[in-house]
Amino acid sequence: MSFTPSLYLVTDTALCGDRGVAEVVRAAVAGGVDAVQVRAKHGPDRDRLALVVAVRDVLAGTGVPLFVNDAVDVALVAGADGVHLGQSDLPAEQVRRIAPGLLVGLSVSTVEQAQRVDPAVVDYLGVGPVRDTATKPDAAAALGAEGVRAVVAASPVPCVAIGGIHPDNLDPLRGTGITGFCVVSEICAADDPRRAARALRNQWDRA
Ligand code: TZP
Ligand code: MG
Repeated sequence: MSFTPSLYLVTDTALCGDRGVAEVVRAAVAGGVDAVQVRAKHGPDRDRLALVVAVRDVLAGTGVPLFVNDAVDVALVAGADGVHLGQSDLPAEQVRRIAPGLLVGLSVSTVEQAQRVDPAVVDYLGVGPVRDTATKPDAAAALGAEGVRAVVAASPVPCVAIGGIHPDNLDPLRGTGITGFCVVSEICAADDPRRAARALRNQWDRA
């Protein structure tokens, strides 16, 4: 089954603030998010596991798949649906070998990286950054919509765009071939994450 989300939330614990990641996820799903990735780069593995389990419990019964950034072990222990890998994380082939039941996502920022993808071991690509973003200051150079289009054209698997995406700059991404897109700050830093998700969904779903 292919993974083709429209609105994919990637969490940032600091931006979610006192509300907590799980409550932001609950609101965002009510607003139309249809995939979630827990991205927790810092702190002990046990804290990351507890966070993933809390989000898993919020997503139970919703049909919204849960991904874990980087940590295959945490994804397996928590019973997540997938893992999202970067270019310097464990190779996708090895992850598929040790965790054949997990969906595997991979971040790419160039045509060459997309061309190297083996569709037998990677289920989707996160393509970005589309634009410069304070959420990931060390990200590769911004691709723009035309850069995204070129990467998607080179990909053998479905692609989502990421990086600096907000309702007012979504339209140029239409027609690039992406199935949908990821956001961090637009939802995690919103006063009303449900409304922020709804606004993104409405903008994207507009034919
Ligand atoms: N990978 C590329 S850009 C990015 C990640 C995780 C951050 C995107 O965050 P935002 O706030 O949606 O720009
Ligand atoms: Mg990573």
